Amino acid sequence: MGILNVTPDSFSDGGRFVDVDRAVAHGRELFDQGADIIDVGGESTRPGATPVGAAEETARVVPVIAALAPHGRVSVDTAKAEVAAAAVAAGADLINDVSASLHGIAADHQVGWVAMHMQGEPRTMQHDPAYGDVVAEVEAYLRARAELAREAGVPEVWIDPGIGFGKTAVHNWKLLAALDRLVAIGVPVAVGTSRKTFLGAAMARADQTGTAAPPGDRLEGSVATAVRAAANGAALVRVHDVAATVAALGAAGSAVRPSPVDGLEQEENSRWL
Ligand code: PMM
Repeated sequence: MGILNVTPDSFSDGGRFVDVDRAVAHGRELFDQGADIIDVGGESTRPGATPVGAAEETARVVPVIAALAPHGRVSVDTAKAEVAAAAVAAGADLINDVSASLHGIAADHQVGWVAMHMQGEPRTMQHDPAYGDVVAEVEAYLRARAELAREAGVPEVWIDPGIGFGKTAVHNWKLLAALDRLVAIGVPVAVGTSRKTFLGAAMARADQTGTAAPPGDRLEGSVATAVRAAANGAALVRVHDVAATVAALGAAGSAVRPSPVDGLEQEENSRWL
């Protein structure tokens, strides 16, 4: 899943694709690089971001979705029912929902739904995230949301641990290490680590500079964690750097992408990881 934020203030690519033509061109480029889905978002969810009204958010995403939908699968990254409905009317067939509350809309329109875990709400979620057992709590929450969606009749359900959404770096690493627990729920798992803050700190430790890398310089950490997530069973990785991620997944022989090594069985490939 390639990320296309049509926002002036997203943490890593804010302001780059506010113009519709530029956003569409970038989305098409991500399809060409191998993205199966382009995720179009019109409101930044970064900690402390200013909320956007539904009309403004709809105006940002709808023209971009309408222009991209004929070229491939498009999802809408929104937590607002009104925006989700307008996006589906424009051609999106997947609702990527960081609030995990729009299963009714997905059922009404018979489109897919990604239920993401978040503790708190974007403005304050990073103030002091706390859990007894982060893996058990996220697992129980996502299991319940998936069940709710199934009962509501959503035709395609995904679950996502919500890396960085009301979580410390330790919470994020614990969730990545225990992804198999989410996979065991039996619903495909999506993971988004791309360019997130915890990678800046980890990369600073790794290269011993002590200086956290800014979002645009977190490529290696983003790609490494995408490959790790796929190796641990994630069926979808949400990324900014599609070309690099596709190449890395292919090189690693991931189950997400066919291995470049001809003749090897999928089972054999997964041992590379
Ligand atoms: N992360 C962001 C936004 N939307 N959706 C899902 N399903 N999972 C995520 O981890 C996720 C998301 C924040 O990143 P961005 O500002 O770069 O889009």
